Order: sequence, then C-alpha cells, then structure tokens
Amino acid sequence: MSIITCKAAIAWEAGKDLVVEDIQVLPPGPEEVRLKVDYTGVCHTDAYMLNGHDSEGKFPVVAGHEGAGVVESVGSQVTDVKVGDHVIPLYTAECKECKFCKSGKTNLCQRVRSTQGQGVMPDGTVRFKCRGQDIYHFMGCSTFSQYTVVSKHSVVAVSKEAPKEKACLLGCGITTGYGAATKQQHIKGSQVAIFGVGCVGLAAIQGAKAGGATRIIAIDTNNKKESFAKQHGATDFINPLEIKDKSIQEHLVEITDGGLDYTFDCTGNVGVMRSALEACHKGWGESIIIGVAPAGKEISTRPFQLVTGRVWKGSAFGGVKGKSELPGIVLDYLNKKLDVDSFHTHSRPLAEINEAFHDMHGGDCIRCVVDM
Ligand code: NAD
Ligand code: AHE
Ligand code: ZN
Repeated sequence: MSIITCKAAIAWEAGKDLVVEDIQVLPPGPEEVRLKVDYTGVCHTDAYMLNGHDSEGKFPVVAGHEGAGVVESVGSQVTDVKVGDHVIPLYTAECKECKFCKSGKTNLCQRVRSTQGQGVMPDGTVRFKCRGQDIYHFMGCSTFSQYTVVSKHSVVAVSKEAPKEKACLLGCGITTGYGAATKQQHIKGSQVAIFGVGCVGLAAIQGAKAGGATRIIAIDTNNKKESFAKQHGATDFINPLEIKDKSIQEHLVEITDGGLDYTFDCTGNVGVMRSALEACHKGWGESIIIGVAPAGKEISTRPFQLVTGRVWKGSAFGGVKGKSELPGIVLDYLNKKLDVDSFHTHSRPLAEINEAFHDMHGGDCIRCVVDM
C-alpha cells in the first residue's frame, strides 16, 4: 500500500475559509481502513468546530464527518470490511468490546474516543500530510478529503444499492434526529416539540411521526422552515420571535394543556435548551438535548423544574449503534420507511465547499452534499 496524493479541504486556522490542497494520505495501520470518500454532507457541527467553538478543535485539520465512500485498502487486522465495500464512517465508533458497548445502556463506545478528540489515530499519529506538515483528523472521520483513514471501529459497510450522495446524510444529521425521536419509549400518542428545523430537527420530526406522536410542534426563528416541517409531519409551526408578551415556553405550556411530553433541542443554543426543558409537562415531560453548544456555554434552569418531574437528558448520533444498527437504517431508507432524499437540497463540487457552509445558513437549505 502506497501513499495516495489527492485533494482535500484543509482548515489551516479557525474562522478562515477552507483551502482545497493536494494532500498525502498515508496507508492504513493494521487496525485501520483507508477509504475513498465519494460524498460528504456539511453538518452544523463542522461549522461550529471550524469557527473555533469546539473545545476539542485542533488545527490544521481535515474536517467533515457525514460521508459515504468505498473501502480502498485495509490493515492486516481488519475483518469487518473489505476492499470495495460501500461504507459510512462512524464518528460514534462501535467496538462491541468496551464497557460502554457491553453495557446495553449507551451507543457511546469509548474505544477510540480519547484519541479521536485529540485529532489523531488510536496510535497517537496522523495519516494526513500537506506541504510537509501533519494535519489533524476530525471526529475520527475527516470526510473533507477524497481519501481518508479511519479506525476499524469507526466504519460500517452498508448496502451497495443505496446512492452514496444520499446515504452520506445517514452518517450524521438524519440518523441523529430520527434516532433521538424513535428511541423514546413512550412517544406514541404524545405531544412533542422540536426546536430548530435543520437537518437534525427535521429528522426528529420524521422520527416523532414514525413513532406515533399525535402533535408535533416545530419551532424555528426562520419562517422558511415551516413548509419543510409540515412536509415531514409537523402539525404546528411556531416562530418564537413572533410570540409577544410571554416566553415561548409559556406559550407552549398554554397551548398544550400543561406542556409537552417530549421536547428536543436541535439548535445548540443554551437559551433554547432552557425553553425546551421548561416547556415540558410537569411530572413526566422529557427534554432531549441534541444541539452542540459552543465551548464555555452552560445550561441553567430552576432546580424546581426537575424536582417537579421534568427530565433533562441528551443524545449523540441518535443513540444509534453504528455497526449494529446503521445498515438497517440504510435498508429502511431503501424500503422507503425513512425519507432521506428530500434532505438533500443542495449540491456542490469540492472546489465550492466554502459555499456549502453559506448554503447551510439559508432558509432553503437542509443539507448541501459535496461531490468529492
Ligand atoms: P442547522 O444549522 O441545519 O439547523 C439549525 C436550525 O435551528 C436552523 O433551522 C435555525 O434557523 C434554527 N435555529 C437557530 N436558532 C434558533 C432559535 N433560537 N430558536 C429556534 N430555532 C433556531 O443545524 P443541524 O445540522 O441540523 O444541527 C443542529 C444542531 O445539532 C447543531 O447544534 C449541531 O451541532 C447539533 N448536532 C448534534 C448531533 C449529536 O449527535 N448530538 C449530531 C448532529 C448535529
Ligand atoms: N467536542 C465537543 C462536543 C461535540 C459533540 O457533542 N459532538 C456530538 C456529535 S455532533 C455531530 O454533528 C457527539 O457525538 N458527542 C458525544 C461525543 O462523544 O463527542 C465538546 O464540547 O468538546
Ligand atoms: Zn454532524
């Protein structure tokens, strides 16, 4: 296996445009997989890290974590995937052996998590070089490169029938929102509010509908999100900026006879997280934080909100175990149980990756997919 030279979008420093450069991608180590990335989505979490808001962010870096591609080569200790497999990289690894994987209580495998957070491979070194300099990995995926190297625990083979320009979105945004909603045990017949109608929020709306929620209130400061929300099953849409003389949580409690059974924060705004908690029904309402808040931000509420039975919790990658569950979710997509296609609203070539970030903030974009 030799070094591959290809194109990648490098973030040399926080807050600056990405630069498409020639990059050298080293061969995979014994427990690693090198893959050709065909498509990558651009998630809000990429923007957050690239803008310097991630306490784990390191530069220079190849960002991106919502990809789909094909295995190019594997290390000697890799058995789960083989050359030619269609794969999705997993920022939430699954080793099936660590305490977390074996617990049956969480999808948060910790096998590679600490080195992943440091932007390096599990052996502490990197597989990217550009202009003679080491380049960090991001979230164990680094899909903004035409070729990337990932741990064998951080990749799963999926059906070759699935078009990769759509399936990449199952690598983060859609699975995150859909999983977070469908994994709530008592969502059937419940009243739900989703704060933030981006890719994650829209997928949570879809999951709430699939789970049998009877009222799904979508909340977004951008009125252009109303039609997307209704198309995916929202029964109501509220722009919180249009609520006068009371808070959004007071308004929601009023119109739902005491509050929501479930609320989901899909914005990453800590003020919104508080509203989502306080909009929950006394005694049993649960608020699930999905959004990622900037470094240094903290949540707060009156403890009385919890004393009186509301539950505050969080969800990463929708609570989905990547190796065990993602291939089935891809099949659900192919069997039309799960809509993915309508999330793909914009496309860009790699050369226009910076514009993909601008697309994200427009009201008419759910996901921009970059053709690598
Ligand atoms: P996005 O930018 O596509 O969508 C965010 C939406 O929130 C937009 O429609 C925006 O108009 C809306 N919004 C912003 N401020 C608001 C406010 N004050 N009130 C109501 N709506 C508001 O983002 P996305 O890619 O869908 O990601 C959503 C969040 O989830 C981000 O914080 C992202 O980092 C996080 N995320 C978390 C996970 C996880 O595993 N926990 C996975 C993916 C993304
Ligand atoms: N690095 C940040 C936290 C970032 C974060 O919470 N990431 C989510 C996935 S966002 C995908 O778009 C996640 O999976 N969290 C669990 C984990 O183990 O990272 C920080 O605050 O340090
Ligand atoms: Zn993401």
